[in-house]
Order: sequence, then C-alpha cells, then structure tokens
Amino acid sequence: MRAKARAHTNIALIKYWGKRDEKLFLPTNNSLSMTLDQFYTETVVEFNPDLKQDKFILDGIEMNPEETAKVSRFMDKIRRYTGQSHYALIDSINHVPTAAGFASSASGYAALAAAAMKASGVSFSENELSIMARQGSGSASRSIYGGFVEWQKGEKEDGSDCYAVPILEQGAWDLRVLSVEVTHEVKKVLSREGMKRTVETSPFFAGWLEAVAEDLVEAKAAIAKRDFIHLGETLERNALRMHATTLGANPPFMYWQSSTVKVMEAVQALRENGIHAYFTIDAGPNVKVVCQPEDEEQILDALSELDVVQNIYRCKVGPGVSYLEG
Ligand code: 2P0
Repeated sequence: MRAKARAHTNIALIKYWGKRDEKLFLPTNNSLSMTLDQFYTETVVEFNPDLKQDKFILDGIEMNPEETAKVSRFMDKIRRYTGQSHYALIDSINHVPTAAGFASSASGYAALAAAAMKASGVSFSENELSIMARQGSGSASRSIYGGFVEWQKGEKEDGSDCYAVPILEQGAWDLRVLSVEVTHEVKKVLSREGMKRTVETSPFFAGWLEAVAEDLVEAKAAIAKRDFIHLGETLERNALRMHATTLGANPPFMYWQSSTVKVMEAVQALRENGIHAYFTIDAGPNVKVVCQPEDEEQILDALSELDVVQNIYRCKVGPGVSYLEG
C-alpha cells in the first residue's frame, strides 16, 4: 500500500510538439530524449482506507485544493487501471530548479506513476508504466528509462501502443548537457497551451510533421553510430523547426528572449572556432547545450562570460526510474 520512487527529468533531442488526442495524451509525432542525472523527483504514495480524499504534499508543503485536484485526477486514472479503491497520501520532493524555469512535469509524473503503481500492489510492465506516466504529462513517458529514449506515438486510438522504449543505455555514450539559465520568469504561454494553439492554427505545423519524421531517422542513425556531429546538427535543427511553428500560430508567440538568442549566437561562435557544441530549447527561454566531455570545460567558460547568463547546471546522462526504501 506504500511505495517510493525516483525519476529523472529528460531533455528532448527530437521534440514532442503536438497532440492528436488531448485527453489520452497521444502525440502527433515520435520524440527522442536523453535522461539527465542532475534533476529528479522523489515521491512516496501511500493508499490509506482512512483518507476521505487524496492529500498532496510537495517539498514539505501541503498543496492547495487546485493543485491537489490536478494530482487527484491523475490518481483516478491509476485507481481505474489498478482497481485500487482508496485515496492516497502523496509526498513529493522535487530536486529540479523549477523557479529557474526548468520543467518538473516529466520527472514528477514519472515518479508519481511509478510509486502509485507499485503501492497499488498490482504487477505491471515498463510499457504499462510509461503509458500511465504519459497520461500525467507526455514527456513523463520518456523518464521511465535512463540513457537515450524514444517515445513512440503508436497507431491505436486507445493509446495502448503509445509508450517510450529505451534505445541506448545510460553508460553507452557519455554526452554532457549544460543547462543555461537566462531568466527565472515563469513562461507566458504554457507548453500545453502553446502546443494546442500551434496544432490548431499554424500553417507551419504540417511542415513540422514532415521534418520531425526525417530528423528522428537522422538522430537515431547518429546515436547508433555515436556520431556526435551528426546528432548535434540534427538536434539543433529540430529545435529550430519546433520554434518556427510558434511564429506561424494565431495569435503568434515566441519562447525566446533576447538573452536566449545571445546564448544561441555564442554556441554558433564556439562552433566557428572548431568546438562541437549544439543547442536545444524547450517551451521557454532557457537554453540547453549538448556537448562531448572533452569540450565541456571550454564551453562552460565561454558561456559563463555572457552577461545574460544567470546560472549553468552541468548534467550527464541519467538513469531510469528506481524504487527506494522509506
Ligand atoms: C519535449 N516539450 O519533447 C517538448 C519540447 C516542450 C517542448 O514535452 O501537455 O509538459 O503535459 O503532455 O510534456 C513539454 O510538454 O506537455 C514538452 P503535456 P509536456 O520535451
């Protein structure tokens, strides 16, 4: 009736951008990510027959009814799937700098799904776990696994073939990600809303779907060969293509700030000097720079000198979900 799980965040190298079914969290395209070692969530779930409703504690603070209701709707999905009938105490600690604009929904829902499934007492496969996590937040489906992970969009309407699969294990390729924080501000257009608006109104979305399918093939080939330049060129191009769709939306929107562009220019300048660094950007202004271990220090030094940079977090490839005592 009680279980504790840890899950790490992930960074998409090929982006999830668009849903074909909002209720079931079914994406329009496959995506591919690298799990990160530095940022993670630990969650305890305890089903308790004495509780009259779910209770949600985040970082030691009991959450308000609105936040609790969000998590409770997810717990209802777990209860329906597992046959568990009791309400639960959910106690979660986020080791993710959310105030700095880093998303915790991937690690958050992956850890919650894992702890809740385990606590329910039923046996379940990793596919089933990925499917459950997906229904909290799409990118959480990928955080079940460490290393490099592909989330397959599947074909079925019920989402039963829509889950993540590991494509390269954590220790198989040592890449680094520098998470470059340029602002603490909360984003203006949330990713869920931005995705929806883009699908519904951007004439560039059709082009995105065509491009992302090609980028995925390139990225997988590059990972299979451990060809960093090929992967870097592909991931940077894919991020730019995703962001291009938002400019075509109605009303249009943009996640970048001038500071974002400064970091992008600095990365391009490093490349002109023969250093292999490539950027990717999610639904916000901060930038992630992907590189190989031998270039990390030099890239860190160069980016640290930019006046727009507030903080740089250094990440390696991280592990998948683990279950903990306590
Ligand atoms: C990704 N993003 O692949 C993409 C790239 C943002 C840009 O996954 O609505 O929080 O909960 O499924 O997973 C952010 O979207 O969206 C995201 P929901 P989620 O990482």
